[in-house]
Formats: sequence, C-alpha cells, structure tokens
Amino acid sequence: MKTIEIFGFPMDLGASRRGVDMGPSAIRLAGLQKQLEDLDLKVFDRGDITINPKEVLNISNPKLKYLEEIVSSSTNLAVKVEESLNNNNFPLCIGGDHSIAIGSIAGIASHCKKHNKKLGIIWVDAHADMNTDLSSPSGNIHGMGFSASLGLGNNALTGIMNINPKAEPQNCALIGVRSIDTHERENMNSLGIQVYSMHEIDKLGIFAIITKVIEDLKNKVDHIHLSFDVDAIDPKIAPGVGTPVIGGLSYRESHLLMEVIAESGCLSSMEIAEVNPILDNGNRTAEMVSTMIASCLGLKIY
Ligand SMILES: [Mn+2]
Repeated sequence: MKTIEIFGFPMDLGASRRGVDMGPSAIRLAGLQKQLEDLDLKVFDRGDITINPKEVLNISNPKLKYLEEIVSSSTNLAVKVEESLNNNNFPLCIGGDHSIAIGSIAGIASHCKKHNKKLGIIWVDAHADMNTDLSSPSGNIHGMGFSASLGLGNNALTGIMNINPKAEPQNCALIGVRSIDTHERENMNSLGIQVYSMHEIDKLGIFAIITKVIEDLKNKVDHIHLSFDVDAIDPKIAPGVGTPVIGGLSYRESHLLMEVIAESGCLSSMEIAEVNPILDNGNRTAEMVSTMIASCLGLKIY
C-alpha cells in the first residue's frame, strides 16, 4: 500500500453555514492518523492549507462568493496534491466545505495529464454539486465543484491548473443524491454522468451499485478518485453537516461502499468534506468519518 499524505483544507467560504472550516481539526481529533497507522499504513499529516476567514474578505461577486480566495487556496491545494501523486503517494484531503474538490481534482488532473492517465471520479453526495454561477440560487461555490471539474461554469473555477475539463463525464458517477435543483438536473443530463440516487440504492442495493461503478471505471480509466460529501450519510447518523437531507445512506451502507472500494484496490486519491463540528453531537460525525476513511483504506470487520 502507498504512503498516505493528509492535507487539511479548513475552508468554509463555499458554504453559508459557518463552522465547516473546523472539520479537519475534528477529524484529526477523532484519531484519523492512529486509525490508519493501525492498518500498517505509513501516514504523514502535511498540515493545513492557509485560508483567510470571511471576516477579512469581501464578496466581489455575489454569484460566486469568495471566488478569489477559493481559487488561490484551491490552486495551493492542487499543487500539493499533484506533488503527492508524483511522489507515488496517496493524497487524502480533509475539508472543509465541498469546494475542496475543485483544488484536489485540479491537482489530480494535472498529474494525470502529465502521466498520460485517464481520470475517473466517484462523487458521493446528497446533492449534485452541479450548479454554476448562472444557476446557483445562493452563489455558494461548494455547490459547483462537480460541474466545475467537468468544465461547466466560470473560467476562474474550471481553469485551475490550466486543464479543462478535469475529467470526462462518462468516467464519472454520482451516488447517494436526493436533493437536486432544476438547473442542476439540466446540467447533469447535458453532461451524461452515471447517476445512482437513493431511489436506485433502495432498489438495487449499494453493493451492486458500487461494484458496477468500479468495474466500469476500472475498464475505462487509470486513476479513480473518491469525492465523499458526508451529507450523503443520513443525518440521523451523521448530524454534523451544514446541509442535511433526510433519507440518506445508513451506517452500514456507508461503510460497505468504502469496504468494496478498498477491496477493489484501485482507489488512488480521495477527499472527504462538509463535517461541521458546531452542528455535531459531541464529535460523533467526525468519529464516524475517521472510521469510514479507514474502511476505505483497508479496515475490515475481521
Ligand atoms: Mn457536496
């Protein structure tokens, strides 16, 4: 197994609810590094990317709130993620709001382009994150990460690391979705990504779906990235998220998804986003997330 490099991205500029910038601390406090080292993994925590808080920034464009700071910090994350992959390590990015994906995927795409690899993305989320500055009702960039990675939206977001799009839509899957804006639906349909909403998960089961997605991607791409928004999990189990939506993944569905990915042995990078300790019950959401990351990197029940 590769060496894991942890990058904290204490970002809350992409969201309205405050507190998600404390996500990296909460996940570290939950014992992430120790849990991974217990799996005999080599783990280096590379600390946090520096991000200015809302208190010292201005909104220059209400359709793309805090765009400048998000672009500059995402670029800093992208450079570190690319370097990690160039060193043959596994970058594990912990957020922070889900705009973290814009930077991490930019870094991965840059690595893939220079090494002639095709990139596939598994995006697990209650939302589609398929908005653009033209469609978003809020102007919150955490709802634009998937679309930006696939080339839709403002040039400042799509053009990070000078690669656009970062991945081809046919090499991407969205799993767990249950709250989609009208315009997001149009964007999703125009791109043609694979979508497995909670409806399909209820009917087919998460095991069949993740197995199918991995088999499909394994045949088409050389690098599989997991972007996991913790709000995909049902809020009864993971209450510490900014935009909870009822009817999500159960505790075991979440872990099984991760365990099947681990068994496939073909994951090359991941990020986990949207843990909000202020809205949490103790630190239980971060604790679950820490164990879920371990499941994704080889933790087994026995
Ligand atoms: Mn999301």
